[in-house]
Formats: sequence, C-alpha cells, structure tokens
Amino acid sequence: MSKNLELAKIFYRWADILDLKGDNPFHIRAYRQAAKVLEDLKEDIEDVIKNNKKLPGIGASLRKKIIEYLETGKIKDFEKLKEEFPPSLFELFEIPGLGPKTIKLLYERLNIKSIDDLEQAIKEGKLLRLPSFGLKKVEKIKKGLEIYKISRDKIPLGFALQIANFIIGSLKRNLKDVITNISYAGSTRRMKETVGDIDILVTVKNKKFVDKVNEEFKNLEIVKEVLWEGPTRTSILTKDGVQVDLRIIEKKSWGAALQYFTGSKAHNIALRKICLEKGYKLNEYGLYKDDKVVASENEEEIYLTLGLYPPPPELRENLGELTEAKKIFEKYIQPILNKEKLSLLDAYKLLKESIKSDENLRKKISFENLVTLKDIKGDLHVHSKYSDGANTLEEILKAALDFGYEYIGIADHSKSLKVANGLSEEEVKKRNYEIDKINEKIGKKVLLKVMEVDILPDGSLDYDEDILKDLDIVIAAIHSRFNQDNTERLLRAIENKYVNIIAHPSGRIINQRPSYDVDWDKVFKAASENNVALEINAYFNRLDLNDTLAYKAYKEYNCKFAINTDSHFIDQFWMVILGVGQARRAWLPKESIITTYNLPELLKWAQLKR
Ligand code: DGT
Ligand code: CA
Ligand code: CA
Repeated sequence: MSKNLELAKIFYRWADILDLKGDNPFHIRAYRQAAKVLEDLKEDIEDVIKNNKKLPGIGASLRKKIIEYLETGKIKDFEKLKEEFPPSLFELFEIPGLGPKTIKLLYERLNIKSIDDLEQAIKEGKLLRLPSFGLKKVEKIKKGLEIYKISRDKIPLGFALQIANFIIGSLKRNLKDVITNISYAGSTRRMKETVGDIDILVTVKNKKFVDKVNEEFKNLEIVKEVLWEGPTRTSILTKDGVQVDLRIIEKKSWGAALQYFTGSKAHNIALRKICLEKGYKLNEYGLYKDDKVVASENEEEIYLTLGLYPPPPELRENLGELTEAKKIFEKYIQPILNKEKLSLLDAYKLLKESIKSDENLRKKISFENLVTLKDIKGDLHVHSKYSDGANTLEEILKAALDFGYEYIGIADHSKSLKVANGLSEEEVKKRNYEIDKINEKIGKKVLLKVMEVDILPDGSLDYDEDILKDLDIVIAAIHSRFNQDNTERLLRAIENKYVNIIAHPSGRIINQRPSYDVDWDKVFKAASENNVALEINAYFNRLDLNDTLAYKAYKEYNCKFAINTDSHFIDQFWMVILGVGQARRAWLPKESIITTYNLPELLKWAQLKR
C-alpha cells in the first residue's frame, strides 16, 4: 500500500474514533476530508511534503501529523487514542448503514465489540431491547451485514479485470516462447458484476515448461502468498487479498477447459443434462461419445456438436441461453449443413463471415446482435473540471478522439450538489459557450452540452427551462434521500419534457449501498412511454442498472439504454467495457443502446420529446 493510502486509512479511522468519543463535528469532518484528499491524491505524499507543496483542505496541524508518520512510521496521538477501544470494534464501521452513533450505543449498552457479537445479539433479539430500536432498524442492520459479508470475499469486476489482465500481460511478455494460449475464465469472463476468485487458464508449447510457468506466476510482484501448488493448478493470494487460480491445460483440452471453467455452474449442469439426453459425456477434458473424444480443443465445437449455437460467456447463467442456442443452431447452422458438405466448425465460421457484412442477418441472431464495444460511438456522462472532474474540456476532447469516439457528453453536476461543485446557471452558460467555441475551432460537433441535473426531493429539476432548453442532452439523477421510496420522484423526472436519460437509476453502490425502493414496473413503463433512456452506468462500483433490472426493462417494457462511464478522469473511459458487459448479460441488442447511434441519430432522438 502506498503511503497515501496508509495515511488515508489512519485519518478515516481517527475520524471514527472521534465519532465514538462524541468529539466536535467540525473536528471530525477535518479528518475525513484529509483522508479523502490523501486517497484521491495522484502524487506521492512523500514528494508533496518534500517539495513543500500545498495540500488542499489539510491544515497545519494535520500536516504535522503526516510528517510525523512519514518520518517515524506512526503518529503518537493516534496510537494513544486507538488504545481506548477494542480493535475489533472498528469492523462495525465497515457495515453499510451502521453509523458511529449506533455503534457507540451498541458498544456501551450491549457490550458489542465485533461483527460476531453483533450477529449473536441480533439472533438473541437483544437489539430490540434498546430504546429507539424497532424491527425496521434491525432489518436495516441485517441487510447491511449481508452486504458486508458478500463484500468481504467478492471484488468488483473492474478490479478483477485489471488483475487478470496484469497477470496475463506479464506472463505473455515474460514467457513469449513458452505460452501458446492464455485466457481468464470463470465469473470474470462472464463479466459478472462481482468476482469471487479469478480463474486463468494457460497452455504451454511443451510439458517441460510447466514449472517455468508456475515459477513465473508465483513470483509476480502482486503475489502475497501461495495458497496451493501443484503441477496443473497453482493458487495465489494477491496483496489486495484476491485469490487467483492458474491452471495449466493440455493443448488438446483447451476448449473443454475453457468451457468448463467459464461456467457458470448452473449453465454447466444444464449443459451436462443435454449431453446425457444425447448420449454424450462432458468434462473439463473433452466431449465424449462412446468413450471417444468428439470435441475438446475448440470451445465452440463443443457447443456445435451438441446442436447448440455457442452462447456468449456473458449469457451463461442458465437463464434461457441454452434454449436460444438450440433455436439459433436449427435455424441458421443446420440449413448450411444440409446444403453443403462442411464441418460444424466451418459452417459456423461461414455464418460468422456472412454476419460481418450483413447487418440484417446480425439483427436476426440474438447472440450476435448483443451490443459490443465496437458498436459504442460515444459516452454521454463525463465530468469536467467545471464540476468535480479532473480534466479540462480540451483534455476530454483529445481523450475522446483518441478513444475513437464520435461524441462525448460533458455532464457536470447541477447547482444543488454543492459537495460536487455543482454549477450555477451563470457557470452553465459560460461552460456551454466554451464548448461551442471548441467545437467551432475543430470544425465539428464532438463535445456535447449535457448536464447531470439533480432530481430534487419533489421530483422537479435543479434548473429551469431556460437552462435545460440549451442542452443537447439532459441527464437527470437522484443524489439525496436514499432511504425512501423514490418511485414518484423518478416518474416526475421522466415526464419532464427535457429529460433524456436517468443516470444510475437504482442508486446502489456495489458492496456499499443497496438500491433505494422503487416500483420498477412503473418506472420502466414511464421511461418507455416518454422516450427516456435508462443509464447503464459503467463506473466500476455502480453498474447501475444492473443486469437483472436491465433485462426486465428491455424484455417487458422495450426500454432504451445509455451506456455511460460517469468518468471523473479521462483515464476512466475504459470502464465502458464493464457497462457493455452488463448490457450483454442483460441480453440487450445494439439497437436498444442510444450510445451506439451516430451523432445525427442521437440528436434527433433527444429532440423527439421536446
Ligand atoms: P466466483 O469465483 O464465485 O465469482 O464464480 P465462478 O463462476 O468463477 O466460480 P468458481 O471459480 O468456483 O469456478 C469456476 C467455474 O468452474 C464455474 O463457473 C463452473 C465450474 N465449476 C466449479 N464448480 C463446479 C461444479 O461443481 N460443477 C460444475 N458443473 N462446474 C463447476
Ligand atoms: Ca472464479
Ligand atoms: Ca476458482
């Protein structure tokens, strides 16, 4: 961990302790703010101190403590303060929805010192005996506990992909002449929103290289501990506490292993049932008929042999993909086989080729028509320096063009969101003027005038018509009052004639905050009728709407969606792949995603409502 993060952790903990002691709120806030500044700081804190640079929001006394830590490795005041409470008590701060006041009460009245104590007390009904504790409050704590337990062992997909890609990149680079195939499998390949452990499969040119691969893997800089070592599987724990399994596969079993270890378990079990009905046997080494291998090296061939069109990994959850796979095979592969004497794999490749040049054909085959990264033409939700983003309009423009985008929506926060430096009406006008000037200078419209406008508690918007009418796209979002039913609030925003997109519709934060209560049927119906797109917010800890809700919104209400990253830095544009992954898991076709439209189509769509 960098010194920045070590110090951030200390200051967060410090604030917790002061909270427990009932210290002055301004004092406590100063510690939390310092922690946040350190957490977000891009430069090494050691360099900042060495070069005598200023740290916004960190005063002289906290700065002294930072220096003490850098020089001695600890802060005396903090060490002393810590001793006043049992260390296990601080676990309770990790539970979403459990604040310092409640923790203090639980500690003082019921002697609850840890998560285990808390669980026990809930079981025994002790919490209800406290004044101010009702069934509803206990339910909320239970829900928080559940989320905490999941978050303890599941990591967000974006994080898993970074680790997996780092490992694959390093092994490929360092073992160029050894490795023939390498891929991640498991929930990472299925693009599930959270991942338990990371599964990586690899084949080597020659058996004699097996040790070399294991050795290289174990000695990667991110490894903290080797959990298991064997000739075909090595498991490690990374320094961030993530388990990674590396399996060395024989080349002839590559496809079968990829199929098996991609899962999901439910998909595999359903697939195995189909095998049994057709007299096949399937395991991670191959597909067999009468004890003879019929397919094993190629994953697609395994599905094809079973009369199934290969389903995209994102759909492999046993939620109808196998029925669909059979339908597609019968309608599109079987006729090719009937007409020409081709192998299964060649027939499949032939069809894939035709799809590439025939958009109408693609549209008919659901698995092929799922949105892909290549289809995405822009991102409509990016924050600039005008509000809480890190980059200027010019920097965003350049990054967007480098990324291959046709347009990029500058979506800053609106005036009510003071913590995120929301823009006054005057500032919006100034920003819009600058956007127009930049577009004029480059001779085309790339930067779009968007705002992420707060939906106020009564469902009205944070700006009046005179601001809204000048925007290319209006995004509306809830940023307050999460603990209530927000259906009516969303409905009113959806019916506003200027609103085009509802950002992060459920408000959930992965492993931190559940969705607020919403009657989704009502909201999806209204969105569909009012031509409002629902965001699939691709920011790594949002992924909101999630896969199941997006599936429902499309399937039952034919809603439209916008895959946006909500980037606050230009180096967060990559997160679009996480949004595309969730959209695919929701079976969303390309045409349901407005960010696949080209600019004229998009602007026309946005004006439909006005
Ligand atoms: P995770 O790691 O919890 O996020 O989820 P997965 O899906 O990556 O699960 P994991 O790592 O336990 O196993 C990887 C794949 O191996 C899984 O998706 C399917 C396959 N698999 C594991 N256990 C079983 C099993 O008992 N039966 C079958 N048919 N397949 C299994
Ligand atoms: Ca896994
Ligand atoms: Ca695993």
